[in-house]
Amino acid sequence: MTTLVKQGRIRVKRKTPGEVFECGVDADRTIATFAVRYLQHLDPSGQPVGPLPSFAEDAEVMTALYKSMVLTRTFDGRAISLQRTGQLGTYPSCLGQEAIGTGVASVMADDDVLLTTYREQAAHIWRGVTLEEIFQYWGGDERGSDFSGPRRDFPVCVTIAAHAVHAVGVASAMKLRHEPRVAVCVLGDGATSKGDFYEAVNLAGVWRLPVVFVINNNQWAISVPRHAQTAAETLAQKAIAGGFEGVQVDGNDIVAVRQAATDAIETARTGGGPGLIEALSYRMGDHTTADDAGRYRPKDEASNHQSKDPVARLRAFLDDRGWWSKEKEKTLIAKCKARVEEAKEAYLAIVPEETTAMFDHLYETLPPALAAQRNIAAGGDDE
Ligand SMILES: Cc1ncc(C[n+]2csc(CCOP(=O)(O)OP(=O)(O)O)c2C)c(N)n1
Ligand SMILES: [Mg+2]
Repeated sequence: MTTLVKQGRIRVKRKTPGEVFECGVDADRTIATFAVRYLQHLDPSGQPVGPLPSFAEDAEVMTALYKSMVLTRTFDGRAISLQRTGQLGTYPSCLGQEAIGTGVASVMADDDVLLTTYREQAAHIWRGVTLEEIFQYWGGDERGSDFSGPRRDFPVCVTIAAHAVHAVGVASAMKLRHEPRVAVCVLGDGATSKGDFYEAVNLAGVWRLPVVFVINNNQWAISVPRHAQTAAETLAQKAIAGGFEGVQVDGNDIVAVRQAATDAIETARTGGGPGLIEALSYRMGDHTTADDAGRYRPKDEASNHQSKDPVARLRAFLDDRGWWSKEKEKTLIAKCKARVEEAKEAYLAIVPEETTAMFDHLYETLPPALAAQRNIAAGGDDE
């Protein structure tokens, strides 16, 4: 135990014999300082704020990012309208946050592992999860989580921050197997207030794991605003307690997000340990289709964020470079709509699972109470 011994001057005696530290005015000094970098490449009007990373000079790369973001947005709008007409379950819109998932997923290797919350449709679409699967999942059918493309990616995690711990487990396995792979965990601002998150950050740091945490800071956790969630000045600084770097980026700037993700993923892949990116964005829509943000959010807050829109920003950038046109936009929108409609039709044609399926994959042998419920679900007697 630490004991304080008063002897003219205050002295602090530590456990280890002989280790006596002076503690007085002359010992009151700064022993560590920390800084959090902020990264932005494109301002809200799509203008570069400085030299751009080389990928941003590549028309093919930049238009591919744009196309995926527009597809995500088209999908998102359609999902909401399907829910409104009773053809989809509760759905969490990612409107306005497309640059985060797209930017991060676009620099992951195929065999890296993505673990996300429920709001990262942009990342899933880039990774090759089909639109039909996403519809299926939000239609209440868990088979939509069995991604036909990125099979090793984790299913959507609705339990806030639980997947941060899973990501650390995945990264531990990668490290033990000496695989040059990275686990990427995307979670919300609210999730960073949970114990799971802090525990994950701690282990990631001390074991120097190949994991990158990406915080989609959309400024709200349902009805709780960012300032009421934590007194920390940034969410990026939460990495510092874990002993690694956290960087804050403009999450509506795809170039900044992609560059930060490139750096962090590369560092993690080459043995440099974990990273954390706080991507500042805004939740343009309701929390989910079951929510009404109009009841708790200042009236014009969302419309004030409109000018920072990530899709419009990238479009302006492409226009300025002469890489895009009205004609191309028209064709893209038509293609996206057609793809989404096709996926919707395929989703609606899926034969629903048997009600009993919900009992089938948790236990090898069902406990008697659940066996009885399964029996009822199967149309049997409740005796
Ligand atoms: C462990 C747990 N507690 C509470 C909830 C209920 N819940 C669903 S979403 C949410 C807010 C999450 O906010 P944030 O992490 O910022 O993510 P966002 O929804 O804004 O993307 C809460 C508390 C939950 N899903 N899991
Ligand atoms: Mg949030």
